[in-house]
Amino acid sequence: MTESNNEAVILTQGKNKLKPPPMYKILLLNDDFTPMEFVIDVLKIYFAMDQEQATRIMLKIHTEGVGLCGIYPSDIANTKVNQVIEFSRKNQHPLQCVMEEN
Ligand code: TYC
Repeated sequence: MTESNNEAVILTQGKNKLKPPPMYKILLLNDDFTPMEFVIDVLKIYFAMDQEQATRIMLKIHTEGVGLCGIYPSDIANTKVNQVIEFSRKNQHPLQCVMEEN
C-alpha cells in the first residue's frame, strides 16, 4: 500500500469531529410604510417563494410583526440580508431584514 493510501485509512478510521456549520434565521420585520407588494417581491426574488407562499409570509409579518424567510449558513445569510436591505433602500422603503443564530 502506498503512503497516501495509509493516510487515507488512518483518516477514515479516526472519529469524525466535523460539526455542521452554525445556521442563521433570516427575519423580515413589519413597518407601516413598505408596500405589501414590495415585501412579496422580496420574498419571491431572494427567498425563492411563489406568489402564494410569499403572500402568506408577508401577511404573517404584517399581523405578527416578524416572520421567518429562511435558514442559511452565515455567509449566505449575510449576503441575502445585505441584498434585501440594498434593494429596499434603492426603492426608498424602510424594510428591515435581520439574521439571528438558529
Ligand atoms: N405593514 C405594511 C403595510 O401595511 C406591510 C409590510 C409587511 C411591511 C411586511 C413590512 O416586513 C413587512 N403596508
